[in-house]
Amino acid sequence: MAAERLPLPPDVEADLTAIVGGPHVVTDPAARAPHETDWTGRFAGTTPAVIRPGDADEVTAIVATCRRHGVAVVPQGGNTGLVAGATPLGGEVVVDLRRLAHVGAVDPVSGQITAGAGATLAAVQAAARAAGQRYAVDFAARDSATIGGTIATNAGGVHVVRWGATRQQCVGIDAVLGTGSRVTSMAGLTKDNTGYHLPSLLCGSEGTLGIVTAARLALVPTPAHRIAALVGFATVADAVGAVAALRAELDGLEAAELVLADGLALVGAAFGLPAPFARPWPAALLVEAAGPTDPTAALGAAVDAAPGAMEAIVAESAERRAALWRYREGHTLAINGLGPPHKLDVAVALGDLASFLTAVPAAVAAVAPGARTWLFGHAGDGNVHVNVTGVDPDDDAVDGAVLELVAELGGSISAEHGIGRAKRRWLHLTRSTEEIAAMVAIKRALDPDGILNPGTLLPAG
Ligand code: 2HG
Ligand code: ZN
Repeated sequence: MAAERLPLPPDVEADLTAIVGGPHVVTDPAARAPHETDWTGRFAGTTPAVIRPGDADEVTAIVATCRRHGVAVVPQGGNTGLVAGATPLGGEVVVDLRRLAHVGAVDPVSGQITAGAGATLAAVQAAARAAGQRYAVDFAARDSATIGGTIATNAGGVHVVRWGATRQQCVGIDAVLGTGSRVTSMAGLTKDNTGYHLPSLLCGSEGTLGIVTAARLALVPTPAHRIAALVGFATVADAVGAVAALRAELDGLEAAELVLADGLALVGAAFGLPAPFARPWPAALLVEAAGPTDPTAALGAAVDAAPGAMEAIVAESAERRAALWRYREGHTLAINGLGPPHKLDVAVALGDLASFLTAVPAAVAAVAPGARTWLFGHAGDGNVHVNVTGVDPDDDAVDGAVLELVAELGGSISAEHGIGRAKRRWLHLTRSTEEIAAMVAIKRALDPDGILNPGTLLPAG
């Protein structure tokens, strides 16, 4: 049930209504509710109003108005983030960007596309596909996640091993800074060394420096051939060991995703899918390769050469590939079916991945004996999604235990979801005092009154 609405001073509400129009100032509790809770249900706040601008000029006016009145805002897209980075935990006004959903035509000369912050990832992928090209960023929440959100979080996904994360695709940005000024650099120049690169800075800034209103995105070619295989391994270490060989030897490796036996069983039960293998191998890699020539033989040779590879299911058609991907992409929903999980999205060096995967369940059990640990993720990037169920949403001992383990290994406490509000207290584990001071200085310069997403990434104020 939505909490009682916090008061928004009448003059602020009047000013915001004048900008976007009454129907786009949402105060009804039922309509606000989906914006007040994060996707997992672990984090819940309250907002006085959800403001729904229709274009970048309205976003600019909203930020200027909120700054004048000293009102804090939380920018929000599809609300698929998993770290309370778009949840109004401090009673902020929510700015819902989804009406900025325009998707431009693909420019065949530059191989780029312009999309509004509110366009879904799926809409951009579809527009690229219709023009015979491809937007390389892809992940399970594609139908809800918005381009603005993917930029704010520098979203990764399943193709980072080949194409990099969102920052590598984002060649231009239109955004309203916390100062209220709008910065537009949408020329899509491949080379531009004229000082600080604002698209790169705003990528991953988690809505703390500016509100993205549109982006210019680089596309990649559509390969003529694509193949996927789900490969079962005798041990987790064997699966991890195979990743380095696949990366080194398989030209056209597009994805190398790790799942474990218990996760596969959970997904199978949640979605009524048959067990993929003849035997429940402890670990499996979902490997995808693509290119201008058929990669089947190369993939087969790489898998055959991998020690501990026990069974492989190969999928060539789009339909069969999608069927394999359900086992991987179903993890997030299936785990949420057990109750709000603690989600930790970490990375370690590939050489440390196998020992990290062994150490995590023990580290969790030491602080939360009744908890269950679920491990899966982007093995090709050393990125593990550690999900822990059976722990009270407010009890963050498991979060600390896992993140400290990551820090001991010299890893990152967030590989793709961001810090949000959920992981802020642990930022110091992997970023130095000097680095955090530099981030605070940048925040103060671009958002002097601290009105943008306060408490996300850095302490409020
Ligand atoms: C994925 O890789 C997403 O599927 C979500 O980053 C991970 O649910 C998660 O923890
Ligand atoms: Zn992920």
